[in-house]
Order: sequence, then structure tokens, then C-alpha cells
Amino acid sequence: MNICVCLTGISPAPWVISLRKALPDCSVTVWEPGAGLADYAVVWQPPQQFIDEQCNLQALFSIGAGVDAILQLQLPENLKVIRLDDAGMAVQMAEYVCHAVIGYFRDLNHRADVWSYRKTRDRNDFTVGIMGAGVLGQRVIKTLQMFEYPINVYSRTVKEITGADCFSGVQGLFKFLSKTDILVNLLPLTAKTENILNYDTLSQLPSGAYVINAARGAHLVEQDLISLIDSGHISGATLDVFRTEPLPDSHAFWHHPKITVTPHTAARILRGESIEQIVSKILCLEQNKSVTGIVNRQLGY
Ligand code: NDP
Ligand code: OXD
Repeated sequence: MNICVCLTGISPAPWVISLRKALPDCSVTVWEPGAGLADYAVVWQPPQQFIDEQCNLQALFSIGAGVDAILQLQLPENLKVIRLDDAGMAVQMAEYVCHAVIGYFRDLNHRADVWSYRKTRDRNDFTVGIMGAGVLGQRVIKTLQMFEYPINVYSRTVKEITGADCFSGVQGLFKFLSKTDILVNLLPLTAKTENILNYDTLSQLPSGAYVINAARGAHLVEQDLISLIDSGHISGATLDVFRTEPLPDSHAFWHHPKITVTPHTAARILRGESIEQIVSKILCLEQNKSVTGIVNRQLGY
């Protein structure tokens, strides 16, 4: 069996070494133009040329949860695209979101220079609204519930989640937003969700709401967020993902006093867990067994 690795912006060598160790009978190579045909590929943001040349693939394994960059390519109709399920990312995302929510709610993000207490806030008045109740969203919801925040959830299909108010559909979105004090975006980037955080939607949030975007930069119309923060309607934001990454030096987000920027680090890809999962799925596919994480290419996630 031949496996090729094509990772844009990520050093492939450690992945190749680990895959060879886990699958000693397989040939594992780094893809380069003109390389021989592989049966499986392990990829991050592969170029179209890779897809065009690798016409024998049975499955394409993304080393991330989001597959938007892969689905933008022209792919053969029957090629399976398989995402990572969790692989150590969900707990990290829960840490990231809880850090941002608690930092904002408890007003912990300023350096004290005098001994004074801030007015306490009532957590019952702080509903956290999570957009996306998938692998990451579900873990975030569960973790936030341990801190007893009221939770709203927005997803494509109707959900029932204990202790949370669930919304779906276009009508549901505006209702969800109007009852959300801290908005957390964990949607996949698809044709339906691109630019979903824009002036119209963000204006539905109650005055003083806070925004956390840890999904994809293209969900957010950046200038609309800045306008709403500058007008006072939104009190601030924590942003991990951006339309252009790395975030350009000249970008207004860097120096905005009410915006916290992190470098797409909310949930890092963990090589050990990821390889373990990919290897076990390759072995299942080889035995014609089903695997989880196959992306629905029509839905885009
Ligand atoms: P999943 O695919 O597991 O879940 C997606 C959720 O979004 C589902 O609940 C789905 O609804 C909902 N959804 C999809 N489309 C819509 C829509 N049009 N309207 C409303 N809800 C919708 O994704 P994950 O939880 O694994 O990951 C989410 C995203 O997080 C990834 O796609 C990636 O972009 C980002 N990410 C960011 C990282 C970072 O470090 N910043 C790290 C890892 C991922 P339903 O349940 O009804 O299907
Ligand atoms: C992912 C990411 O999608 O790291 O996994 O953003």
C-alpha cells in the first residue's frame, strides 16, 4: 500500500516518520509533482495539482477538523474525504473558549494597578451562545455547563441538548442571537456559513455582547465587527482565525483595544493522536469496514 503526505505550511518529515513506524509494510512518501500514485493521502491544504495527479486515491485524510480548503478543490466525485474526529482538539477548544468566556465574564483581562473590586456580574444574565454543535461545539457546551452559564446552541439540524436552548434554521438564527450575550462561533466554513457573522446578524446580539470566533476567518465580515465594536454595540472580541493568515502586520485587529488576537491556536493538531486515528481508519478501509469522519461533500462538512 502507498501513502503520500502533502502538507502545505507544515513540515512533513515527522508525519512520514511516524506513519512509517505505524505501518511498516507500507511505502510512505512526501508528495512532489510527478510522484507515483498513492492509495491514501494525508493532507493539509493540498494544491489542485496534487489532486489532479493523484488519481488513484481511495481516501484523502485531512489532518484537521475543518475541510473547507480541501472542498474548494476540484475533487473526483467518489473520493472519500475524511476529517479528524476530535484527536485531542476538542478539549483544547474547550480550554480556549472557557478561557475567553471566563476572562470576559469575570473581567480578568486587565492588569490591576490599584486594589479595587469590580462589580460582580450575575451569570444568569450571561447566556453563552454556541454556533455549531459538532465534535468541538458539543465538548465546549459540556465544559461551559460545568461553570453554570446558561447555554444557547445554534445548529443546522434541530438538537435536543440537556440544559441548553437549541435553535436552528434561518428564523432560529435571529432568535438565538437576540438571546446570546457571548457568541462563540464553531461552525464549519461552507457556502451557507461564509460571512454569517456580519453587520445584520451581529446587530441582533443584545447591546454589550462579546464575540469569540475560533472557527474560520471567512465566517466574519471583519469591518462589520470593528464598526459594531466602535459604535459600542459589541463590547469586544477574541479572535483566533482570520480571512488572511498570518494576520497581516497592518491589520486593524492587532492594535484594537477591545480585540484579543491569537494565532489560529485554539485547538492545535496533535500528531500522535492524529496518526493513530488515521492509521486505524486506513486499516478499517482496507478491510472494507466503515469509518467515522467521512465528510458529506454536499453539505461541506
Ligand atoms: P463538525 O462538523 O463536527 O460540526 C459542525 C456543526 O456546525 C454541526 O453542529 C452542524 O450542524 C453545524 N452547522 C453546519 N452548517 C451549519 C449551518 N449552515 N447552519 C447552522 N449550523 C451549521 O465541526 P467541528 O465541531 O469538528 O469543527 C468546527 C470547525 O472548527 C471546523 O470546521 C474548523 O473550521 C474549526 N476549527 C478551528 C480550529 C482552531 O484551532 N481555531 C481547530 C479545529 C477546527 P448539525 O449538527 O445539524 O449537522
Ligand atoms: C482544523 C484547524 O480545522 O486546525 O483542524 O483549524
